[in-house]
Amino acid sequence: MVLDETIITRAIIERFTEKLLACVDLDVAIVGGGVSGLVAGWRLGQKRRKVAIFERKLTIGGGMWGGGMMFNEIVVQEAAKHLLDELDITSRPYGQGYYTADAIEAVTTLGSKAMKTGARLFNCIHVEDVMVRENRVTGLVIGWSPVEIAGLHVDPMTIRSKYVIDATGHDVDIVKIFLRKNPPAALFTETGGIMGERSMWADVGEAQTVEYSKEVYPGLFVSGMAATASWGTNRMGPIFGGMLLSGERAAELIEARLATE
Ligand code: 48F
Repeated sequence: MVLDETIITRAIIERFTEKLLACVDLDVAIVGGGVSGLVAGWRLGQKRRKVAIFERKLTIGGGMWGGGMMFNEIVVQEAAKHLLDELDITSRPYGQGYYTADAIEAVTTLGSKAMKTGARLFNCIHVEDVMVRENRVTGLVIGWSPVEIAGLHVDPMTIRSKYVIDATGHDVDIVKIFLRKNPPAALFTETGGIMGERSMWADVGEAQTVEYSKEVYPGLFVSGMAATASWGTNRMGPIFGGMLLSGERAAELIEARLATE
């Protein structure tokens, strides 16, 4: 067989277009292929929902690759150990109620498991805006990250979605954009705005991040550090149980809504 470069080119263009076209109208659009976004995608994929994750970097995994201070081990507490087991991520007990896992194995396995459910993942795509109709977030405005990095003036395109999850981490990018572009819209938070992440307190931060992984505005959910930042709870540092559980919680809340539609 003689390899034909134009067939290779056609294959890539056709298959990618097919994949993207299948995601123009979604049940759930997740912004950020970090820890909580991947877990949410995995859970919603398991429910056979039409879900896609948009990640602006070339790589998924967000803040998990580097464990704590680039020591590539993560710590997970007892409450989230079942997720490591279900994902088939190898873990070892450390002291009473703590487990460690290799950060690289955790990211790669989570990414693979999420995709195997049918959740689609698009890297190099920067979400730069949301669609809003009748006081509800109804989708995303997306562009290529290199276009943004190069500062090129190229118009973006849109993805419609019944629900959006802001899983953009510390930046809480999507909620920020939403507030900036839609005054006088207010979030469900105490102040109506982004309350801001507070200093490190692992015990409180872990519990509250999971609790606050919920809807901040009709159609718009937050998970992970975006939940911490939106609702003004403490950061937790390099313990990842809360991140895993927060993605799961956002997915469960959305699944409950979708199931009643
Ligand atoms: O940072 P990240 O992993 O978010 P997370 O799920 O997890 C936080 C932990 O990794 C860690 C921690 C645990 O103790 O504190 O930091 O809250 O992943 C966020 C992802 O979102 C992408 C970003 O590149 C990263 O991979 N992202 C951010 N803004 C955008 C975006 C955007 N506008 N469009 C697309 N992707």
